Amino acid sequence: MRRLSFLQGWWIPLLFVAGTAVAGSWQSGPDRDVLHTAGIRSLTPWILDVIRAEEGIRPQMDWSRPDAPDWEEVARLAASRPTLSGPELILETQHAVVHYTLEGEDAVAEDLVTTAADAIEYVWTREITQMGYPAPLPDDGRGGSDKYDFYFTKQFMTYGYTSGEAAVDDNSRPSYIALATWMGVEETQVTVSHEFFHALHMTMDYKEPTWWLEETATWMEDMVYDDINDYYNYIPQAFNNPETPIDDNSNIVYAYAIYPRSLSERFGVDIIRDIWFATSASPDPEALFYNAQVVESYGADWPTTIHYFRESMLDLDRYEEGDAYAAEVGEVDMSGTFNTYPGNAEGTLTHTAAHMVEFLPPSGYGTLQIDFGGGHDLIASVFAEVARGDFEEIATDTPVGGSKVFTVDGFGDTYDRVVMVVTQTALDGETTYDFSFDTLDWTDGGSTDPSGCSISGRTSSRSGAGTALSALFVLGIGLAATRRRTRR
Ligand SMILES: [Ca+2]
Ligand SMILES: [Ca+2]
Ligand SMILES: [Ca+2]
Ligand SMILES: [Zn+2]
Repeated sequence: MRRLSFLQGWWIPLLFVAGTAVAGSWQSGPDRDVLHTAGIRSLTPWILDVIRAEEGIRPQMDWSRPDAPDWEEVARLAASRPTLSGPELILETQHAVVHYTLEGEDAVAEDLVTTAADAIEYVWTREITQMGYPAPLPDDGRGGSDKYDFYFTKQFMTYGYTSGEAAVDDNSRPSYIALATWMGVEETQVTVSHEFFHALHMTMDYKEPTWWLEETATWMEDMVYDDINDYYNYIPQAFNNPETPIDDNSNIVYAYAIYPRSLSERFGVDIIRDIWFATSASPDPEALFYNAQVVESYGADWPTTIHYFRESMLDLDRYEEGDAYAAEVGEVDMSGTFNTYPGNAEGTLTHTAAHMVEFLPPSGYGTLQIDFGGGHDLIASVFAEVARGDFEEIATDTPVGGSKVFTVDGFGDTYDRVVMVVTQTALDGETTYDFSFDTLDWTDGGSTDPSGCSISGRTSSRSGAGTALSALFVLGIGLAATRRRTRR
């Protein structure tokens, strides 16, 4: 499903008549890219910032970014349940009450209310009965009963939000959900599955970091509605930024649904619940720590697990839906490209992030040798492209922190592209490392002086020992550019 094509016909005019509703004033101009990859999808993380601030917890969202909502508006929104623009009607299900109106700006099509009611019970069965998450807390009769409340409200571009109410202990709150009236059937289904998982987060531990709430809520969409695949719309941002850590709270959180997905495909869907349960035992925000702990309780070790995830971004066959990812994103962005030998370079990687270092043969063929120097918490491995877009691991992982000399025979002959994946596997900190590379036993069919080194779209023609610091030194700049792009 392409949300944009659905929206495009009519939401732009609406944007200009906006002004009375809560959302009208905080959206920047309509922009195809903004909605797809960098727009505000949901107000939930912003509301959480406001709620947590009452308890002295520092905001996690970037409130200075151009499409950020206004703090006061969000605070007003979070302060009370919606008051609908016309007479309030309800549709009651086994576990929930849907509040809506047919009049005024909050008016919604009754078919959509029925769709939502059906989705709510389906999602409840999936997330609570089948997957074992705890039900939302009773809300002291608000909305007419202790059943969970959904409200259809006029919203612009956002799909819905979950708002927590007065805390009942040090990390649990009852909540309610507001759904946007503009949505179609699939948007409603995906939004109910996503936002309702936030309701369960409120039950477990609303103080966990935004990245973990959003990555798992987006992951959950596909656990409930496997065939809708709305998350495909977001994943390019992850594949464009492998140098961004998995606990970054920027808009990449939706794209990084592929991270919990990597865990659940390897270890089973329960691992995500086990991490949630482990970290909900205390109000401390410890999601990343418990990701590592729980992975290890499953008998794997954390460093190779996070490296496996980064390798999977290149070797998409490891994902159940990898063919679809390839169709959506092509392939992961290269962090640097080398095609001049010998050479050497340096890189700096932050925790849980990866570099994809590409080697292309000069004319001729022979052996590629990569002397990877290693560094604190690093793991590296080497892949070759065996068919277009199809990568295979041809040299296994270094030990954590260890160095290794990788040799690839048939470079320029059997293999026209070789990629070294380097992951910083720690839970915090960063590591600077270096590596050198050369071609050995070379048979050159023509040119004797292959040259030209392309680095993240830049070129460097420095030669000899002077090529030190070439490519991945530039990565520092690349990362900054990436962040700017993320927050546009
Ligand atoms: Ca209620
Ligand atoms: Ca799917
Ligand atoms: Ca916790
Ligand atoms: Zn969310």
